[in-house]
Amino acid sequence: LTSDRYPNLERGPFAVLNEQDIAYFEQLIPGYVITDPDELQAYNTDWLKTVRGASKVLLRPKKTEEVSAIVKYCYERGLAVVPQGGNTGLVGGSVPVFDEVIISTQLMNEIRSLDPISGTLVCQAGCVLETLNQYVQGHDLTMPLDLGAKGSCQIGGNVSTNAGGIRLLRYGSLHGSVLGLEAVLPSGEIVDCLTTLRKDNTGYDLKQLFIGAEGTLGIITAVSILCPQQPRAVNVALLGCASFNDVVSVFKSSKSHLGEVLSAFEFMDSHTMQLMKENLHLSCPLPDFPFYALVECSGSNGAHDEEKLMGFLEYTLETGEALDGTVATDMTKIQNIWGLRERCAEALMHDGYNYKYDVSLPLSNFYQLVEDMRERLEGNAIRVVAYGHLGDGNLHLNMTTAKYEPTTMALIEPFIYDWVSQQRGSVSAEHGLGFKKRDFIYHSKSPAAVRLMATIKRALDPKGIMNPYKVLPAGLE
Ligand code: FAD
Ligand code: S2G
Ligand code: ZN
Repeated sequence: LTSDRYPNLERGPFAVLNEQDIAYFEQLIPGYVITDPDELQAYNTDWLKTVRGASKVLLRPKKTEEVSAIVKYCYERGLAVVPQGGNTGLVGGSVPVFDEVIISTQLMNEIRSLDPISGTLVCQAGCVLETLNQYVQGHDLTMPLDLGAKGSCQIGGNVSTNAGGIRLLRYGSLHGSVLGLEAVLPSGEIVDCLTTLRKDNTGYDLKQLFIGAEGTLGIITAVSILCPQQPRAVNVALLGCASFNDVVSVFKSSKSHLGEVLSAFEFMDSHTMQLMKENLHLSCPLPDFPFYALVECSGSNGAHDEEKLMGFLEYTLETGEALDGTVATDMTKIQNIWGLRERCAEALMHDGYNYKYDVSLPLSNFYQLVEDMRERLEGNAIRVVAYGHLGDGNLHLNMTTAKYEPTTMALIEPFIYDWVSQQRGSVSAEHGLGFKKRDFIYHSKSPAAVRLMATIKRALDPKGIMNPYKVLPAGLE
């Protein structure tokens, strides 16, 4: 069975949903089984509106035991499933490819506990990131990650994609801040690794398998995560630079001048700033420059940090690595500057079709890729914009056309992945491989590494029912 959407992709040997299955789910979670095609549309389509599945059923369990019973039934029936959180994923991982059963964690949004001393939060996977952040801020704590999708993405999806975001520079990866998790294996078995201990060296650290597995090894149902102290003071500077090398110099200076209070370092090029003005009518507090650096400090003493930030800004103006700059200390100005960076994805969607690349590259020729792509796509794209988490060596390179253009796509792939691979970069820095990028895994991982991943996948999911067609190349998943 192939679908007209993916003519060269075979549907796996999975069962086809029938009335008895629906009846079973109905008695298990009455009222939370959705089969209406119109209602299913949003759950079948990804945020970018680039991939669409044909699932006939959406299940919305509330408890781990319900997820376990559902998955056990699907395992025995041979029905493929796709775990779905906030459906803000950008690589087609969160929606069905064919008719997989969608299991949504949307209603699994209970906070179980918060230890205000250690900062350890235990909550269900379906808690929305922004809601969690508001909750822990009420206890003088903050979530160790923040991203533009915070209003919809869920902590289970964040863990499952090992989401990076704008705070990774300060608080590190979820592989460090997640202390434990509870998951339902493809067999339906519940694995309770929900420890709240910071240190526990007893056997393999199993939670790490699920962090970044993109729903291919099991369904995360609860997470325990370490929340840092809420910084007392946040200051943001926006600097204008003449060249990308100057942005890199500013980054280096920020580390030496701001040290322990540096909490974020993002960059945008002039094409990105133009996009934000054109598509969202946002205003920039600086005149036009070829590049912009967004520098955030978070500390315990506002006056001290502001003084440091002013000193840093003066230094960069003296050396000429920055041509202009502004420091924001009040919340409105800070939010305006952050909005210019956090709403890039939203702005791009107004152009039509978005070709989205999220790569890690050495800073030495980080921006060369952007220039090469701009030259290569001349006349075949509305725009080519570059921004990203420079502090993490993470470039977000995006091109747009009014509607999907195969000629534009053919100019981009596989050229862009070959380019990144030659620089020993990563073809997916933080968004994952999902469905759209799984065939490029060998551009960043050795055949031996991919074979080991396939061994682990088969050990946990011998029937391959858990999020098939994702992460691993066809035939290995
Ligand atoms: P979904 O999109 O629902 O799912 C993502 C993947 O995880 C899928 O493979 C799905 O099957 C799996 N999954 C979801 N829930 C579970 C679960 N409970 N158990 C097992 N598997 C599960 N990403 C970044 O890393 N950094 C950013 O800065 C960033 N900014 C973004 C800005 C915008 C505007 C948007 C739209 C997206 C952004 N993203 C970013 C991408 C996306 O928000 C993240 O990947 C996020 O972690 C996905 O969470 P979600 O709950 O929406 O997951
Ligand atoms: C970001 C999200 C979307 C994009 O803005 O940091 O991770 O446009 C991205 O790549
Ligand atoms: Zn990002």
